[in-house]
Amino acid sequence: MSVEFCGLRLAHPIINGSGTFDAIAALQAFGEGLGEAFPFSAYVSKTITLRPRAGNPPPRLWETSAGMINSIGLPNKGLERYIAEDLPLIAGFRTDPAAGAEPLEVPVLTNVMGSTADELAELVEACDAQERVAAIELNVSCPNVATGLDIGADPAELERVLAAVRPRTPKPLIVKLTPNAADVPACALGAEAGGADAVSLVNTLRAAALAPEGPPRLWLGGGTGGLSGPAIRPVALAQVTAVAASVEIPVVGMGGVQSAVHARQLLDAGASLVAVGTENFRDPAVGTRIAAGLS
Ligand code: RRO
Repeated sequence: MSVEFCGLRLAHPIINGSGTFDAIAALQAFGEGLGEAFPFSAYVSKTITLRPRAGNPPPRLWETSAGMINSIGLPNKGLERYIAEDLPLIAGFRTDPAAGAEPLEVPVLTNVMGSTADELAELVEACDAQERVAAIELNVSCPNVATGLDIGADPAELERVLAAVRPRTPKPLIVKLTPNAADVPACALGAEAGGADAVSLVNTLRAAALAPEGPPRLWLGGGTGGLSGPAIRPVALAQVTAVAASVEIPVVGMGGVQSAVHARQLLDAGASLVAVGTENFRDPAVGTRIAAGLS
């Protein structure tokens, strides 16, 4: 069951999608025992930015018939407080023996977002200096304020940004791709050419909801949001298949996974790891359930 991913040994191939499992809230809800029964083989943090962000005004969530639209807007305490307050609490977990795999330590993958290559480089350098950070995931689903280009939707821009960030760390760099691009495999190739060690996909699909009553208007505080959950699983399967066939580096597949069968399908499509996102809100132990199902 154990897998090697970018030089890390993981107990099994099931991790969480960034921003979908709050390990600190889970510790408060489930107690210290969580540290010896963690549902994922690696823990991916919520996206961290250089400075604290309040996020979008409410409403931030809208349930669809087969998924959820979020417009959270990157609320986070900022790099300095993440390192000082959160990192010590989320490092050192071990995987749940109920996963059917020999328990191993759960490495922390810190997800970061910046709106220029310099900002991303600063975030990556700070993570590089932290022993507790095993790998860094770059969330590139945002515009580069210096060039005006969507970093994650433009292969050349991705390659340029990666080339600027790559020299700042020898730790694994995973690029989280957006599905909201004309040619996702080309974006994956851009990330690979810039020096990425792996790509992960899919982030959420751009979506909108109208107010449930009154005159037609966009409901979510941020205007549009991102669709996740079972509704996007066929899209994820198509994009993971296409990207895995295009790049040499490992692929982390995600999008609407709810069961071991769904995870198996993404592994068969070429993913090395599978991340679970929206299902965590319904079943916080889903990682262990899926790993046990795979075993
Ligand atoms: O915080 C968010 O609103 C958010 C982010 Br950064 C992301 O990458 N994907 C998403 O669905 N929501």
